[in-house]
Amino acid sequence: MNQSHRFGFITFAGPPNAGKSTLINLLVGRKISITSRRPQTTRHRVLGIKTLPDAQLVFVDTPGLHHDEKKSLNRMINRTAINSLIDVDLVVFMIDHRGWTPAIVKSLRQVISRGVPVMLAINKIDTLKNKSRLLPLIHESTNLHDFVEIVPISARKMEDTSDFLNTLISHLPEGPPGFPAEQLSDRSDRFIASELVREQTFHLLGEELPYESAVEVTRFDQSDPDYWKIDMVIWVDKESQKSIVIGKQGARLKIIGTRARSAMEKTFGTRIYLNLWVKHRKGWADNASIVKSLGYGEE
Ligand SMILES: Nc1nc2c(ncn2[C@@H]2O[C@H](COP(=O)(O)OP(=O)(O)OP(=O)(O)O)[C@@H](O)[C@H]2O)c(=O)[nH]1
Ligand SMILES: [Mg+2]
Repeated sequence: MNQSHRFGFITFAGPPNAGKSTLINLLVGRKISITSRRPQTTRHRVLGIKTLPDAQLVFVDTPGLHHDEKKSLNRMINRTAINSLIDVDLVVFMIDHRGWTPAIVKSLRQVISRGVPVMLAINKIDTLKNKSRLLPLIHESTNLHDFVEIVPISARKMEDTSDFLNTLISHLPEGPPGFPAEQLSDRSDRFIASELVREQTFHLLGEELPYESAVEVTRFDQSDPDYWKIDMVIWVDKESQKSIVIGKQGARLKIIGTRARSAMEKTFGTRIYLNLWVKHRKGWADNASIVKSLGYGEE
């Protein structure tokens, strides 16, 4: 093993919608975590793994930290984010170009209290018309914390990731790789497939779909490696939400299915047969045991 090989865990934390999952997908080079305009798109802790000749970086994607803990689901999601700050080598705290709010500073304090080195990434600078606004923001940030680095970026426009990766690597300890070189995530294809359906429900339904929806895989048949057969149920909280997801004569569900299938074929490099159902189960987001049974709060 090369003496100077580095290995470490890097947690991406920060407010919802900052672009954490977008950047991790870009760095890994494959979609492992879904993204959308809605805050709190990420609900689970997901690992993305990048293997280079001299380093292996393990990215921990976390749900955006927020302060509405009324529901079991929200509490679980926050706990997932906080637990992901334990035993990591570096935290990338990501905000966007709009800067700090009291709630974001509060989340930062929570992160700092874990005692891990924190790098600040200021994302979405492509939307900044006047780049001179960055300087005061950087200055304000240095007053908040002694960040190991402050890096303005655009996860959407970044074409070459090597500078960013090298900056991260410089903060990792020496050590051999912890995962096989071909492994890109700790999550199963089954999980990623269900997330790709959830992503399309977010994109197509926007604010119409309450957070209280979830996707359950009921069949994941890979017996033909070139043609996987997948059945899933989209769970909603209220009977009335069923027709929103299904749409007129099933039109919306059909688009969700077509787009999710195409995303799966791209991600997995195989043909997919996908069947979707919509069912309702009342009050699941308030019910801790149902939230658990759908896979939330798992490490
Ligand atoms: N203009 C612009 N948009 C971006 C950039 N990075 C991410 N976005 C968009 O911002 C939105 C949120 O991105 P996500 O990656 O889902 O954000 P997140 O931080 O993972 O959000 P949560 O999972 O909800 O905490 C998506 O619509 C992205 O396409 C960027 O550099 N520029
Ligand atoms: Mg995310």
